[in-house]
Amino acid sequence: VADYDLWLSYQKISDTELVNKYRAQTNDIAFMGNSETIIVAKEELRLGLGNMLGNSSVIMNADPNSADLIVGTKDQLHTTIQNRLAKDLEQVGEEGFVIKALVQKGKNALVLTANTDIAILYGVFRLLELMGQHQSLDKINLVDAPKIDLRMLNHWDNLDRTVERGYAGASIWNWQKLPEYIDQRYIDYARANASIGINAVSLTNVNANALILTPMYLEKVQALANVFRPYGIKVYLTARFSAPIEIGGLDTADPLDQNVQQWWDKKAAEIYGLIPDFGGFLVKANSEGQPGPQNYDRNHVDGANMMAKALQPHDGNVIWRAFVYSEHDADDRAKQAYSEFVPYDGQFMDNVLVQTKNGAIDFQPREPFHPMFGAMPKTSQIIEFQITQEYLGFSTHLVFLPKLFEEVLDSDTYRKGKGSTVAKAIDGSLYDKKMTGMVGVANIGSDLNWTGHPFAQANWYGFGRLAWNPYLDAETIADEWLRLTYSNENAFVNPMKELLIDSREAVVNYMNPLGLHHIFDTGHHYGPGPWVSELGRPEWNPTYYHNADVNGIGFDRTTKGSNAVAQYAEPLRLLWNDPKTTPEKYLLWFHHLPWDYVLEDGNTLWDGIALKYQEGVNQVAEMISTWKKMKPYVSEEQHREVKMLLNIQLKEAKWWRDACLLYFQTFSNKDLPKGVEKPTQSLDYFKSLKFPFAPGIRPQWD
Ligand code: BDP
Repeated sequence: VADYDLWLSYQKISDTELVNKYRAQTNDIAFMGNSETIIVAKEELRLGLGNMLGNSSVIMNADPNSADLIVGTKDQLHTTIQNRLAKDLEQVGEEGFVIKALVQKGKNALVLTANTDIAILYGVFRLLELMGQHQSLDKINLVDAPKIDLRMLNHWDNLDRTVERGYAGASIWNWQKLPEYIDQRYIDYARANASIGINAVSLTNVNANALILTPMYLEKVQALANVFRPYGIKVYLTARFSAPIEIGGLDTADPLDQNVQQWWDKKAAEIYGLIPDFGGFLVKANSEGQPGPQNYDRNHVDGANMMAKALQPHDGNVIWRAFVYSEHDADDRAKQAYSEFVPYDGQFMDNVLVQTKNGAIDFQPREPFHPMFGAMPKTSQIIEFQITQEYLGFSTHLVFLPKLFEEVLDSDTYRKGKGSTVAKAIDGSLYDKKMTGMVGVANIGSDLNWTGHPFAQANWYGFGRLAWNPYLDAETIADEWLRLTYSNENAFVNPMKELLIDSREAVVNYMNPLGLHHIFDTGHHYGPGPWVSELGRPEWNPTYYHNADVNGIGFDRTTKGSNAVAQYAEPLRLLWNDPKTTPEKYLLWFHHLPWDYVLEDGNTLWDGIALKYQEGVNQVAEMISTWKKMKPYVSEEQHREVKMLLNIQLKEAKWWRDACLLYFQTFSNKDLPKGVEKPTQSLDYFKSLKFPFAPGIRPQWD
């Protein structure tokens, strides 16, 4: 089934000249080694070449002296080749690879080599991807290694198989049938991850259930770890801070209590007994009601280091999330994580990684980068993106997220002067880090196509590619993914690339233009709810974020307001303190401005907001007309499916536009500018819409 195969469908190449060339370059293969990883690499190569070239007679055990393609780790290569590639191999570390066209004894040969078996697998996938994109291998000289150590997916999957903020069906982990029943999906999942270099996964929700740490579940986790091992993927689990009480029978989870420390030491030893390469724990503590060290008047350092001590003898890590904002703190929510964590810089143990979301609020369609990036030079700080589209239209709207990820990674923090980008802050080039990492909250479920929207596969793919190389640009990723998934025809790739790239700005425009944020409806975060003002905690309410009144709109984070700007380095602090020098995309994030404030293009703020909403709607209409023309390049079924989804997206872009503009109009008291369509429903109608069974929800949530 095409949609199930993701970007690994290895479509048959129809250009016979190219097929002949590729065949000549890959027919006699000397594939060395026989580890589990090498066996899966060989199988993948056979599958890929078989499908793309229609070649079912590939030889894998050819004589290395006469082979067309030589695949093997450094020490398996003939010394002459070894010597020729020694410099390259020094550069690629444990996970990188070299693919090179050489002339060997007067004969052309391709060599794929690396220092480890897992890197050979990565190289095989890359080779197949290059062929899938019809690239010439004649002069290939590719030396590539990941720039980030930990390239990880976080699943927010519950043990009952519901998925928090999951929009692609049930959890793929079938806990009831594990450990005996190994679903083929687990293997295909591992293949897909390995193909883009993902090397770690956390299986369970950060809003954790302690049961996952009990023997019955650990045995199931072990079975999954065994499936993932050949693909180079380490398993992590979310650890509920109060587990010593809930499943350990202790009466406290105080991190400074010796019994608690011992309980975690033992638990770690038990897990490593089952899974020797277990990655470690991922912890959400003292955040949104989750238990943590503060319940015992201890701090995040106490909590994280206690767990780090338990994992250290086994080389395990604690990933400690910095997503905190307190119900007792009246300060701007955007400031709280920085205020709380930055003073702890230098106090965390070496095996603690502090995981920080890309922005300071919560995975909005657009946020300025989180001020913590670059601000903790002595801490291994890793970045968390959300691949599942909690605030970007679930798996119903087509939004190409690499564009969002790229914007964050390219943002300049100025922490060590100009050019101190977020990418450099997290890949260890700004400050030397013990370990670097990039995490994505998975958008994967049991849907036939894995991700709900077939185009949401691109977000999984793109996340992996950026975790491997945070300097890749979104356009390159779009190009690769379109070719591998659908077609190499330029008449398809070029317009679709444009569609993907523009899709991110479209969603910003029709949901949260000009720096507006968190104006989503209660609980589900799907449709608009700018009027919501009565939730239990102030910072759960959209009105907290937009502050619209007759005088204007926006959150004042300047020195006159919450002073969140002070958490950014100069010159950002200064620039963002003044609306005139704040990029308009962040305008209402940092400023509360009058409705008649004049924008760069001469429009008033009110007109500008209205026009942006309309532009978003127009962009979706444009996407529909592009997609119509793509009929010849995809199957009828694929075409129909995406067409239906885009039609919903258009309807809902209008819903966002109309609901938000009608509501804000009650404050601005101004007419809609020319070019903005008139709403067809009343504000009361939009307010009356309720969605009691929206997917992915956690009960009683903002
Ligand atoms: C928010 C989600 C909530 C998560 C939380 C988190 O609404 O479901 O539990 O983030 O990241 O985005 O912990």
